[in-house]
Formats: sequence, C-alpha cells, structure tokens
Amino acid sequence: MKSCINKVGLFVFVLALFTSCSEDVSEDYVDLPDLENRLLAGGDTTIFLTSSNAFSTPAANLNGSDLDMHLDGDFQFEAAFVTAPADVNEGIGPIFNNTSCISCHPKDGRAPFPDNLNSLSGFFLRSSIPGQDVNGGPVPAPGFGLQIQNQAIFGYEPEAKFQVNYTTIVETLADGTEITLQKPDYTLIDTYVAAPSNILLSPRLAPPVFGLGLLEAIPESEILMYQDVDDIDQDGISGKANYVFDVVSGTTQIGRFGWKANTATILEQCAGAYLHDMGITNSLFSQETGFGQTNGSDGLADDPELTEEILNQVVFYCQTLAVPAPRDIEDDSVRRGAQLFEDLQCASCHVPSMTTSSNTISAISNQTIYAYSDMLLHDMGEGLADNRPDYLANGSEWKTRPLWGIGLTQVVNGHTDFLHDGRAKNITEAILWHGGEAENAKSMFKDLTTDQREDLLNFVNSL
Ligand code: HEC
Ligand code: HEC
Ligand SMILES: [Ca+2]
Ligand SMILES: [Ca+2]
Ligand SMILES: [Ca+2]
Repeated sequence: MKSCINKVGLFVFVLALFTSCSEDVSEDYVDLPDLENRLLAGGDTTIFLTSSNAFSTPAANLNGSDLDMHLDGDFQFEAAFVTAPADVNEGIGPIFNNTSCISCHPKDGRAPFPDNLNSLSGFFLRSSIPGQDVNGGPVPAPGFGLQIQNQAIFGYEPEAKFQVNYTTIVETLADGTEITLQKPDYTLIDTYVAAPSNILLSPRLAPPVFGLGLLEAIPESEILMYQDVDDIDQDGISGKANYVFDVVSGTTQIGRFGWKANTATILEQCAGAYLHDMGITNSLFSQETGFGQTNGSDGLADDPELTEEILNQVVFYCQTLAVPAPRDIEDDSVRRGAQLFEDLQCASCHVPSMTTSSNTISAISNQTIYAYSDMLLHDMGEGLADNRPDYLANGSEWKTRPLWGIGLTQVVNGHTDFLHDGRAKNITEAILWHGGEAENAKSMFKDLTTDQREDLLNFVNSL
C-alpha cells in the first residue's frame, strides 16, 4: 500500500489520534490480526470444508451420543410437513410460510431473495401495530398477529400476498465506480380482511443456522462490555443489547437471535419457527396459526402437533452445527484487508472475537470464537430502517450480523443476497447500505482505492 496521503489514510489519521499513522501501513501488520489464531473460527467445533456442505456439518468435537442427537435433529430439520391427517409430519398450517426448516435455511445456510415473493420461500414479513405489549414486545396487528403467513391449506385463506416496489439509489465510489442499489418498499395486497391502516411491516430473510450454540453460550456480561449506549468513547458507535421476553422462563432475557436480536434462545426461535413459519403447534406455542380464521384451533384436537423430543433434537441440531474455518489467511491481500477492517471501524461492531462459558453441551463450552459480531443493536440509518420496533430495537436498529462463513455463501447457497431482506446482491452493496452509526465506516469504504477495496473484500470473503 502507498502512503498515508490518500483519503483513507487521512481518515485513519483522524481516527487514530491514539494509534499512530505510520508511513508504511504494513508495519501495523506485525501486531495485527493474528489471522492464524482466528483459523479456529468456531473453536474446537471448526471444520475445514469449502464445499457446499460447509454450513451443514456437525461440530468437529461432538461426542458419540451428542452426534446421535445431532443427526436425529438433522433428519427433523429436513422433514416437510403436510396437511393433517397423514401418517407422518402432519399438521401444516392452517396458515404458514413454508413447509420445512430446510426449505427456508437451504443447506443450513441463507435463503435467496425469492423471484416470486409469494412462492414458498425463506422470506416473510413480521407485522405489528405501534405500541408495546405488556412484556415490552411488539403489539400483534389485529387479525394478522406478529407475522404475515402468505400460504394456507385448503379451506383457509393466506393472510395476504407480499408486494415490493423499488427505488433506485446510485452510490459513486472514489475511483469512479458506480453502484446501483435497489431500495425495497414492502406492502400487503389481497389481504383476507382489511389490514389495520397503521400496520408496521418488517422484512426478514432466513439467515444461516450454524455456530448458534456458541453464540448462545457467550456470557451476557461479555456482550455488555461492548455496549456504549451513550457513546461515551465518542467514536460514533453506540451499541445496545436487546432485552426480550422469554416464553420458557417467563422473564426478560438478553436477545441474541433474529435480525433484531428479537429472540433470547435457540429453543424459542425453533419453537416459534414451527408455529409461525409452518403452523406446527408445540409445547411452547400451542395455539394454531390464523387466529383470525381459527380462533386458535383447527378443530382437530391434535395439539401439540410436534413432540417435545423432536423439538429438542432440532434445537440441539441448531446448537451444534460446525463453523467453517476462514481461508487464504496467508494471502497478502487478505492480510491487508484485515488491517483495513480495523481501520474502517468495521471491527468496532463486527467484533472479531468472543469466548463462550461452560455449557451443558461440552462441544461448545469454553471456546474462543471468531464470529465478527458484538451481538448488539446498532442504528443503521434511514436506508435500512423498517420503522417497526421489536422490544428495545427501534425502527432503524439491527443486530450486527456475524460474518463467519460469509465468503462461502455463494458456494453453499448459490447466491450472495445479503442483509436482513436480501436487498444487497454482494458484499460491496451490503457495505454501501450501512448508515447511521456505520456512516463513517461506509464513507471510508467509499474513499478506498480500487486495490484497497479489493483487499477489504478479499478479507471479508476469506471469512
Ligand atoms: C418461512 C421460512 C422459514 C422457516 C420455515 C423456518 N425459518 Fe428459521 N428463520 C427464518 C427467518 C426469516 C429468520 C430470521 C427471523 C427474524 O429475524 O426474526 C429465521 C431465523 C432462525 C434462527 C435464528 C438464526 C440467527 O442467526 O439469528 C434459527 C435458529 C432458525 N431460524 C431455525 C429454524 C428452524 C429450526 C426451523 C424449522 C422448525 C425454521 N427455522 C424454519 C425463516 C424460516
Ligand atoms: C455500527 C455498526 C457496524 C459497522 C461499523 C459495520 N457494520 Fe456491517 N453490519 C452491521 C449490522 C447491524 C448489519 C446488519 C444490517 C441489516 O441486515 O440490515 C451489518 C451487516 C453487514 C454485512 C452483511 C452480513 C449479512 O449476513 O448479510 C456485511 C458484509 C458487513 N456488515 C460488513 C461490514 C464491513 C466490511 C464494515 C466496515 C466497512 C462494516 N460492516 C461496518 C453493523 C455494522
Ligand atoms: Ca397446525
Ligand atoms: Ca462508542
Ligand atoms: Ca392442529
């Protein structure tokens, strides 16, 4: 890399009153990223796979009985549900979004943004009306609840169809490259009854499900260390934990899962998915979907439709999928990119490392992990805002996404549709959508030279 006398250098210089803007940036690599240490991204669960199975492999260190449980869960994660009565996997609906976990989380990875929003896909809209329920959560939209199901079994109506319109935004990078972003605006059409005029909608696309047990095992205190709600250190980045109602304990807990950290545990996330995404009643959620049409029961008296055993297997499965190791850590460009990732403040939210505490699952106990997330909410600006609060997350706050494995998305899932609704079609677009607390990071990114930009992208893609 050249001198400090380019725009990034200047930014780095301003930022770095505490470090020093060395003449030759490569000197910094000496202290920097111990990329060798980061090779075990998921601690001892890490696998070294670069194939399409990179997200769907059991943790490398599972013991025999845990592996059995994982494999049982694997089978159930793939099970497609059908209309009752049937011999197996009965009870889909009355209304639902898709028929199996795997159909939304393909290869345990990320759903593509669907060509047809109303085909079976990994995309749906959450819904609510303004205000907070007794637990501080979103208020269900009358007749529609907290999620819009756009599919129904015979005899029932989908709640609505989804529709999207785009506005074009052009971003120009320092080297003259023009990037065209499409800003989506989602609405409901063909609703089964009139939707409340003040309905709030939040688009969500299914994220990958590997490494989640590790994220669940990070001590709350470690996450809170990164909170800086009033931005005391004045770096423009605050970061705030979400606190959400946990159905199992009946208490408020730190949120970890979902695009707004809107769920506390993998158990509740999975049980919620069975009910809301597929219409499968279970021990946590016993009322059928389509409350406006069913009054909570489909009249079959077969609830819960899912056994507790299967629920536990699927939860265990999501807790024990291996994290793939980064690649190309010896590559000079990747190493320069790792430095830029720090210099551009990416690492202030995408915090490289965390540790897990001891856990009933020994494979995920006491591991140093490299997920690249602080697990906190950040205001990401108007561009990404859904304007729908979710517990403490306001309409423009989102949880920092873990970046581990992101470079394998194309290999595993055959697409690179990033961010909460898949609007970004590659990493560059994902970064250009950053705003709010990440506005500085984004403008520094835009000011990079062509080579530097390639270095940064190479680093992100090495994860
Ligand atoms: C209709 C598509 C769909 C189906 C079916 C579905 N999911 Fe999801 N899943 C999603 C979406 C969308 C999210 C993000 C939700 C949010 O942000 O609130 C998600 C999030 C998750 C998460 C949290 C991931 C994270 O990093 O925060 C887990 C775990 C999960 N799903 C497991 C499951 C399981 C288990 C099943 C089957 C019982 C399932 N999902 C079925 C779409 C789906
Ligand atoms: C202020 C905190 C913050 C900063 C700074 C930040 N990010 Fe992010 N990043 C986020 C959040 C929050 C999301 C999720 C946003 C969403 O889905 O709407 C995200 C999402 C992403 C994604 C998409 C991930 C996915 O799974 O879809 C990529 C890639 C990414 N960031 C890279 C970067 C890079 C590179 C930088 C530095 C140039 C950076 N980020 C700086 C908070 C931040
Ligand atoms: Ca059902
Ligand atoms: Ca700060
Ligand atoms: Ca039923």
